[in-house]
Amino acid sequence: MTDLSTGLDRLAIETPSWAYANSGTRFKVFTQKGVPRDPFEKIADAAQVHAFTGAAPTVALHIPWDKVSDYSVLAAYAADQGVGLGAINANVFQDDDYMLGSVTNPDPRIRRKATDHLLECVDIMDVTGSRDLKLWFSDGTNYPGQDDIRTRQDRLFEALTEVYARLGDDQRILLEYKLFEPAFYATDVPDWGTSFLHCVALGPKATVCVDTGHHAPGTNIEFIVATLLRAGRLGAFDFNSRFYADDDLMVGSADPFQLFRIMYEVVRGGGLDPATGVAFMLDQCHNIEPKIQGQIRSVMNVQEATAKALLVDTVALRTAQDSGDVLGANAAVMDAYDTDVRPLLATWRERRGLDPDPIATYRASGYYDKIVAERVGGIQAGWGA
Ligand code: PSV
Ligand code: MN
Repeated sequence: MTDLSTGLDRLAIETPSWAYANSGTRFKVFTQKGVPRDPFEKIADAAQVHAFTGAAPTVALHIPWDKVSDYSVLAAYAADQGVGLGAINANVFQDDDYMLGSVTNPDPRIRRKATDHLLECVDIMDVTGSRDLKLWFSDGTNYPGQDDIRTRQDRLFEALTEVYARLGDDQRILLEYKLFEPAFYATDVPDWGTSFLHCVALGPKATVCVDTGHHAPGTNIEFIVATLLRAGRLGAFDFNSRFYADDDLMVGSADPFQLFRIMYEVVRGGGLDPATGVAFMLDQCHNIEPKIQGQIRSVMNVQEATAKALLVDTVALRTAQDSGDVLGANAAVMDAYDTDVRPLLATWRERRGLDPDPIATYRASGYYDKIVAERVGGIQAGWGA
């Protein structure tokens, strides 16, 4: 098992460009002061999260929300700010043509349009140097009989095969699943099993993305994580918290114990080893809380869960497990979870020349006041832009 300091050094958390923009529910998008008006300003905000945590070195883009005329200029700007560009998230869910699906649509013209967008995203990855193409499909049906479930799987696989063939040697597909919403009867990629089957059929450059908010209540997500890691197919996380459905709240806020259990399986399965290639991404919306601070808090929450996972006494645990000592084994796990790791993380930060309290330092930095004063006029970026 990895030791605490090495494990924390290896934990790189990617923040999503859309977390810095305005967001809301289907009832209301609330605007906040100082919100970015373009992808450059989103990257500037993401760079703040990295500056204060030292653990968020890349930012994910969503296309077309982050469309620019020259991605090499955006990549150079990000490098100037001290961050890199990460996964490219495709978007085939916000066009009228996709009402009955994108790559699974019965209409071949619409399927072609959707697949062309995915290929365009790979073109962008070539320029940004991104490794990962993250695919989430809102495709599905609302009513039994609406379309043929099996044929839709065939259409999906046909599109994925074309995109897979376009990938460079070091590029990957991350296939994300989601139980429901916006499709309410049958989503075309509803669970890790469906994603896994497509990935295996595609080849080694296709892996599963586990968005923690995309499961039925009570799902044992850490079991899925352990299984995918064991099969070499855990590509990435979209971290967030949910109380009810796909709430996109701050990771570790609803159920920190679940996050710890997930990170324990990550550590146990070698998921912090860079060779394993697991990307730790946030996929969150900060509808009512300040956004940069929300991202900093989230990065810290993942670090705390990871530190606890790294503290599990694996020798004591294995000894208890092997001798059938149920309570001893459980105690080994709970002792780690019950440890207050905040002082350990403060020390880790100080060793890296960071302030031990990222939130307080960010608040004192004046960055928020600066963007509120500077970002006036123009159109704020929002969910869907
Ligand atoms: C879908 O709910 C999702 O989790 C996908 O990752 C999208 O790209 C993202 O949310 C958009 O917010
Ligand atoms: Mn997601």
